Amino acid sequence: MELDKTLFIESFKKRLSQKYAIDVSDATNSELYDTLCSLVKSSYSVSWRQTWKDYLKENEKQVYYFSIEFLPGKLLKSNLLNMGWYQLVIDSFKEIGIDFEQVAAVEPDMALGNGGLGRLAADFMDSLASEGYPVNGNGIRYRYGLFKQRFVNGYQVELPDEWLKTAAGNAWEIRRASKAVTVTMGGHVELVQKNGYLEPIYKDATLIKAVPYDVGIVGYHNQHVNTLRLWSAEIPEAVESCYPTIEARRQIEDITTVLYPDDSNEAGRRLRLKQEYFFVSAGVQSIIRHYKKYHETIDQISQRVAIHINDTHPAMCVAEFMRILLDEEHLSWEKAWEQTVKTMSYTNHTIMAEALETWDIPLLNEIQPRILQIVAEIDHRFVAHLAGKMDGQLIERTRIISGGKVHMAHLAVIGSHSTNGVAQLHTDLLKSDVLRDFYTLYPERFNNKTNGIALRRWLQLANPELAAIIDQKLGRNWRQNACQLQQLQQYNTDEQFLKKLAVVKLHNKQRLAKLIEERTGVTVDPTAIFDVQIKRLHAYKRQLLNLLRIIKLYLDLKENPDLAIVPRVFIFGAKAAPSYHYAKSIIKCINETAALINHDSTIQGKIKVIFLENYDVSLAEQIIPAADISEQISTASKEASGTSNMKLMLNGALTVATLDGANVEIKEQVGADNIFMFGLTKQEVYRYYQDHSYHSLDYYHHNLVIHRVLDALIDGTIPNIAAEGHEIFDSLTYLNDDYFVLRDFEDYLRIQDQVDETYRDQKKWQQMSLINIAKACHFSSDITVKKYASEIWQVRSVAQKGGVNIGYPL
Ligand code: C3B
Repeated sequence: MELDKTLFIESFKKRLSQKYAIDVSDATNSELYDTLCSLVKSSYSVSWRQTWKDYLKENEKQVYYFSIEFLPGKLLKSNLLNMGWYQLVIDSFKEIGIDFEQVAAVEPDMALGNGGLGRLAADFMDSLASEGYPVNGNGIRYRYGLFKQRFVNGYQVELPDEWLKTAAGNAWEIRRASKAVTVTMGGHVELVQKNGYLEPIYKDATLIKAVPYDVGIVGYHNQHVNTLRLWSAEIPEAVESCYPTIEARRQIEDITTVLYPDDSNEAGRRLRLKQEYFFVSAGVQSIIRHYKKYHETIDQISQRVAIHINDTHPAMCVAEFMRILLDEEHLSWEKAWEQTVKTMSYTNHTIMAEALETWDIPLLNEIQPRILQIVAEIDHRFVAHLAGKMDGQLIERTRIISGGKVHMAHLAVIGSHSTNGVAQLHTDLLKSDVLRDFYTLYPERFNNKTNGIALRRWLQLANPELAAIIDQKLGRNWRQNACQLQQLQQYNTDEQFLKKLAVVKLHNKQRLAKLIEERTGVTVDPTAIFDVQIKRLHAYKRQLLNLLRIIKLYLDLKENPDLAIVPRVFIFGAKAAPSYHYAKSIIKCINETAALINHDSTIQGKIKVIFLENYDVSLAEQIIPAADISEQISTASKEASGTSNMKLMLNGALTVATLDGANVEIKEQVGADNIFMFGLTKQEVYRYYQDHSYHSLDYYHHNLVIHRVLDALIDGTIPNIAAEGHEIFDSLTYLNDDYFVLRDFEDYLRIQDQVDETYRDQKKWQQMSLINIAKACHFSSDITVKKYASEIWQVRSVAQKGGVNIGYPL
């Protein structure tokens, strides 16, 4: 039934009264939020069930996207938008005196991820449902999401994210106790002959009950709802007596208690490995159980099931799948292996050596001895197969077990039919460097899938004013089909439209200025350039390069307060891993520099530095539409792709970038004239690695500007950074500046001067901005997931985009 305002208001009031026995005027925002979610959920549940039934009826091949992180943020608005209810709810609430924004603000961010990796998984889930693909997410329901960041005396302090304990809790999940499975860990395993098969006998193992919580992922206007299944670890009732002590129980529940807050630096900890095996085993078991319900034999499972390994964390899928096919389904090794490789595919998200997971053999043996046996057998057969055919050293470099370690990326590549990087430059690096030997062995397995972003969240929801003026020019079809945004280019000389763009940007900046004032007490001028760097704090992402330029500008302004620069507000958002000392020192230095600059009246407010606390998805949605400049300044070769670069260009920010990750493709799209490129290329960086000719200390000694700026870190110019200033100074000089900050500094200054100059020509700026918006559609995750579906998973779309809203069940 088509929903209208009267019907909605009536049902809303009724549901509120049923749930809480109150009227609208007496309800708190939490109660209103809960009631709205309950209505929304009961409406999409009809489509959810239907989607599932259709899959079964058609015997659709199913994809399972395994990811240890999903970072959806808030879901209320995106569900409303995708259902076609968004405006109606806002209007209805207005009519009965409810402030929709305040109600929506009650929802806690679902922060089950650290950064780019988890956010990409969330954007993919949105696009997969919107494109009607039969794809299920599989992850962990962490009781505590990514920590909340506070600044105390300029230092990062981490507080727990108790998202499930908030008044709103997680309104979107459905606990499915009936679908629980048992995960076996620890103990010992013996193989005994039984009925002609080798049967594993487990001794002293720990049994864990894995309970799935399902979250509906609503497609855009297509009545298609997919499932994100998140697993929670519990004590199994049947053997409760086996875990009598609090400690034994705690160890089980700990498995899904907390998200590891390191986004790339694996600490190799026992609990992390337990998390990985837990969600892999629970997911794979439930996939096979489901498959068997509808199929008599399992030896062609790869025709109906695809499993995607998102980064190496779920790489044990390969071994777990083998374990079940061998131990439970009694397939021969050859048959099981053939099906496993056909079923699995893998995405690599980083070339940073410290993030390529390896585990000590004894540790894997302790967590799951049968999995180690299977991995060892895969390794053994891999070596035997290549022996005599390939160079012995290549075999040694590519085998899964070597040097006392299990190499998870090797397991993922060897055990799957597809390995992809996340931007062209990154994929090229995988082929030529990081996974070069594997590329020699299996060239046909390698492919590129450049990342993408969900335009629904990052434009329609985050920037409704921009979306509205686009509607005025293009109509509303671009909301279904991102490619149409390209047509905006034809308005490049339409002065009125360019002015409208400027007005929208100003409004967004005014809104962000208000938020900045509320949260930091600092007043910023919305007509200044808003220069934004938002991403995890990492040495390779080079927030430090940005900071050094800010210090340089400040020193220049102190020397010459009349310096004619366009006023700028430097905006940072970044969390550092709690154990990442250097990154935390950079945070402290930025905060102290900000305090110094923001309170120095002699520079007449020409520059301000704002480091917003607790950067998360919701804050990103407020910063991105207000950005003029997008800082994408990683050392060339280090950022696999980046995705904030795409979100910012989509919202009309101009990019200052190195030739790294997807920046290269952004440049190809917008043309060199519509982006500010600088810095070393990947080739130049690699040349320095080879010939060791980079001596950063020389830059300090011979470049007066660099000398002066670096001294400011250690001579008291910036107060309260005695230790951190020295630490950073040393890293850039005596420790030879791993990420070429000093090498790229001058070029960075040059390009920033060009930014200043360009900004003075507002018409030109708006034209450049327009091209960026128009070309951002190439980075729609709708397009990216279509390529995954057809080129990697071989699944078809089952729901056409058709502008069908989710109706209201009577
Ligand atoms: C990130 C990379 O650092 C980004 O360049 C990339 O855009 C995203 O993944 C998505 O592909 N990444 C991450 O957030 N965490 C990791 N462990 C590895 C990569």
